Amino acid sequence: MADQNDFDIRDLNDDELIETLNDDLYDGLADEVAEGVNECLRRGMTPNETLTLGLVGGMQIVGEDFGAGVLFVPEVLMAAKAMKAGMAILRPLLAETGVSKVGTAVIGTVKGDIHDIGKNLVSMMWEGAGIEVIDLGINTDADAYLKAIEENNAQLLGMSALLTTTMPYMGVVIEELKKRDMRNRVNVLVGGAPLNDAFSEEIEADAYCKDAAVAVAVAKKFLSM
Ligand code: B1M
Repeated sequence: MADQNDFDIRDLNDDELIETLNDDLYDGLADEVAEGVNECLRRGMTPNETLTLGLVGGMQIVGEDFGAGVLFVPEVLMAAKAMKAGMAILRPLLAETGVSKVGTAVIGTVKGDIHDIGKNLVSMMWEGAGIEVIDLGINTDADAYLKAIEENNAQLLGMSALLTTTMPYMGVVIEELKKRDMRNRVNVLVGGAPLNDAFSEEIEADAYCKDAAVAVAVAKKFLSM
């Protein structure tokens, strides 16, 4: 009789592999997620496909169930940890494309907010596009953003917010840039699940980026101006 030990992800077809990766991420199984990511790459899936279908797809389901009260913070933390285990494998592949440096960006998740997965993805993709990224991490206040822009002579500022209660802080940072006569030095790009174009316009950011791919395209556009 077959037991669970007989399960081998190499026996799965591609759709089943992605589904298993989504499930393992949902269940917060970091080792299994790493194994699934490696298997996707072994089969010739691109790092981007693996990221989008296997990891971001899984996290989307986590988000829906978190919002619906099916999952709670501890389970979501486990899922985030598993996501990071997968991203750690993909990071060098996405970031090392050999392109020459095209500019410098400062990025961080805004004050009061500790969500960093989306921001980390944008950092990875920007690095892959040849942008030097100064990543300030989470819970970043206006002083820290402005100091990093000055010290690194950055042309881009990226801000991430995942909470409706923290997104207004992006406007505070932009006001601070204006007050210190620094607004014309940087293009401000904002992103995060609760944002949209209207909010970006309202706070006078230069662009709203709905995902990491858009963040790369928009950053390249501004850097080539
Ligand atoms: Co939180 N959480 N969470 N959470 N969490 C959300 C955001 C929520 C929508 C869940 C829900 O209710 N469905 C909800 C917010 C509701 C709201 O504000 N209206 C929520 C809540 C309520 C909370 C807490 C308040 C829960 C609590 O404590 N009761 C708490 C807040 C803590 C705090 O920040 N002060 C909290 C905590 C957490 C965890 C710590 C458990 C964990 C974060 C772990 C971590 O990041 N290290 C967590 C997670 C994982 C989520 C969900 C499930 C997933 C977020 C994520 O990583 N998505 C999220 C549900 C959701 O978003 N649907 C949720 C995957 C990621 C790839 O997507 O971050 O959107 P995303 O990034 C995308 C784009 O948005 C864009 O590109 C990225 C890649 O394509 N983008 C940018 C993002 N930033 C960008 C910056 C740019 C450009 C593009 O700059 C140029």
